[in-house]
Amino acid sequence: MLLEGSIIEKHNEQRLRRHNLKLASLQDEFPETEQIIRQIEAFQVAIPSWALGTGGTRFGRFSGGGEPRSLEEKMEDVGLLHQLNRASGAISLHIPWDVPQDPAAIRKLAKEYGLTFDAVNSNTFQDQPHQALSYKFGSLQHVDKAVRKQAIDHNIAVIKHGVELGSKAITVWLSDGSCFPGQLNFRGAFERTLESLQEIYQALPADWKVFIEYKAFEPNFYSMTVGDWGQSLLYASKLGPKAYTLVDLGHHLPNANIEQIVALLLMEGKLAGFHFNDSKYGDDDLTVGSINPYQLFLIFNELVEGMNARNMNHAKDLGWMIDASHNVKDPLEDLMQSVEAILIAYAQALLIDTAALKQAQAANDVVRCQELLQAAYRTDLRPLVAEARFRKGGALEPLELFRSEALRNTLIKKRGEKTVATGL
Ligand code: PSV
Ligand code: MN
Repeated sequence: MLLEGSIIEKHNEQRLRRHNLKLASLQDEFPETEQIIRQIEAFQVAIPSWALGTGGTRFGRFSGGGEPRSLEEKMEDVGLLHQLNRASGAISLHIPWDVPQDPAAIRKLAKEYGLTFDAVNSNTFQDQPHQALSYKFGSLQHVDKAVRKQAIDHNIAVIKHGVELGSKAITVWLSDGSCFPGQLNFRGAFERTLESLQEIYQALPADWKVFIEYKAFEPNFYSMTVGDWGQSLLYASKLGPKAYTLVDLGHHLPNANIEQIVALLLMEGKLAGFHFNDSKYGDDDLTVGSINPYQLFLIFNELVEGMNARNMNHAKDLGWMIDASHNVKDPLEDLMQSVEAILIAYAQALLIDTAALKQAQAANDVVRCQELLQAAYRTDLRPLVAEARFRKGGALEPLELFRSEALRNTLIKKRGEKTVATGL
């Protein structure tokens, strides 16, 4: 379901005068606005195929209605999102939740919606109905070679699905680890996991990358075999140049300095990209920027500085993905908020007076450093994000338009009140 272009035009017309006033004020104050708008225009954030339905916790799941029932309907949702915000032009598939049965038809559909396929994700953290061996005690780390082989074969199958769709990377997140002291020999688990990853690495096409995602805890609560960025970097370094570390913002212990982790991974040329979300306690998978937008801004500060230092293309050289779960919000509204938060943080990082910051750092002028960062953070750059969207044919206020057109109701009418999307 896409909207008639005239509906977006009418929505924009009604808001254009006020928007232009706010934009003019920023243009007047900051000579770099035009450059920032162009960089925002180029920036796309991939939407996870598993986040278009309602999420749940182990205590329950409260369906919101109109959830996509198939991969095609998930793409329809991302197509709509992208039509509204022009910044969600990619989808990241999780397999086997979303197996493309007819790749040619799926590719054609993606083209119609203006979507590309971002990293594909394997799943060896759940047992599937017809699976021969269980992942209860791990997958790539498993003590039984046959289980490891099953998990390796699955990852290779996921790469094949990705190749058919034009993806260029596979993200491997392992729930492997142990729940109790003594359960696992750490070195043995590491070595078996590395060997398994090496087999997957061998199966990568020449222009592909493998992203190794780490997570501090859950579902294993004593040790995780890829538990932090150090372990992920160790695997990635041992694997070779096509292996990188993926940072999911929710996968750290409380108060971890994620921006510093990001800066060092970038320095090493080993940062794959992100699973964006926000959290207060653990892997809460909340809307990006809803709890700690300042941290997000600080991460983007390091990203912009580090990518510029390495002459990287901001839009293309890292994987930008959302990984969130929506227990109480409409998934599409939540995703709109997340994409917006990412673009705002990016824009604010671009506004930082980096030359002045370098000088202040060299002079140990701590107060000035803070002033410079917060001057950018406290500037309302939403009009620049809206302008980038507007120039690409999107809506000035996507969320408002989604609501005023009652788009969720339309989806409910079409799909039903009680549909359930695949995912967690
Ligand atoms: C694990 O918590 C994770 O962050 C991984 O990226 C999974 O693939 C994803 O969530 C979906 O459950
Ligand atoms: Mn993740």
